[in-house]
Amino acid sequence: MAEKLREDFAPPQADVEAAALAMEAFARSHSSDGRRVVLITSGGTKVPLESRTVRFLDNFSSGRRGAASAEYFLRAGYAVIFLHRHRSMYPYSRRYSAINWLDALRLLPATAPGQGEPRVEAEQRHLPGIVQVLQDYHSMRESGRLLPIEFNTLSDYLHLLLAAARALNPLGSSAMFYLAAAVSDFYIPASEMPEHKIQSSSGPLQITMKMVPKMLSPLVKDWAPKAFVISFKLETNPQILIERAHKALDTYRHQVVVANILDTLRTCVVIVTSNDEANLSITNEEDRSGVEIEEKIIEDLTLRHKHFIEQSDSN
Ligand code: PAZ
Repeated sequence: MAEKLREDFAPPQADVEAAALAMEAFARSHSSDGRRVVLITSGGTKVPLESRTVRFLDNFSSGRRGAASAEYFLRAGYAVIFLHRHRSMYPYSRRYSAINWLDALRLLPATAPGQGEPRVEAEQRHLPGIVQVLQDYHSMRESGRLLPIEFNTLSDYLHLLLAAARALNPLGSSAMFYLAAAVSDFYIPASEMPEHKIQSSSGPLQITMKMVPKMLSPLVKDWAPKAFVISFKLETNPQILIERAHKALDTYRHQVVVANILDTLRTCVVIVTSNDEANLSITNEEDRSGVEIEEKIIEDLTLRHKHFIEQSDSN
């Protein structure tokens, strides 16, 4: 697979070697402290249409699922590798991604005229829940249990996922893969990509894209065969959702698919395994009081992971 990635995709923009070393050291240190480690993938991928890229194919994913999930995994005691799209939502700060910071900050005069710089103060009414969020953020920083790794292009993502799988493989069943990123199914091989900006004067654009190799298959079979692996399935048609989730489980033989529908992805998901389907949802009341579906997803999955580890140990 590493060779196929090298041949078919433009070289990654990310520093994959440095990220691989950081992930290995992080996994080793937390595992030796007896901690479970989860790799979360989060956000969409950008697929270039030209090698000097002006245009690209993207998708809607904001990274909110991954960022919120990271917080709940940290709260559950996991060490988290957060493999996320550059500028997509980030744990803790995600709550303020839509605010205009200039409205939230106030300029205060220096303590005495001519002494020092003016000071800047945040207005809490623009930052709901900021005290708790700051406390959680700082305690997470001190604990050293979050390792953020960024990707930008599809090529970055694929190379970094392979590196992450290699880093987590030695942890066996105590490693979890939580693959919530919305990864493109299509790409243009590097050898077929035009170098320069596609000219509109050449008329309507027709492109043929190849299928992106399914990383789940080698991940489950070869790269981290003992790990607990969760993939996500997004559909727009509810009629086919559960059938597609079971098809993925049959094909890749991993442990769980979290199935969701575009219109309701913030309030309901189905946790699908080869022998059960559990519906998780948020009531209107819970929604109003700020309960998030990710809290329920992580509560469910950490319990399943615990059983999985116990079973693996007894075999
Ligand atoms: O990133 P987000 O919070 O906006 O959306 C989350 C999601 C829909 C991308 C995720 O829940 C998901 O289903 N990811 C897998 C998509 C797929 O490839 O089917």
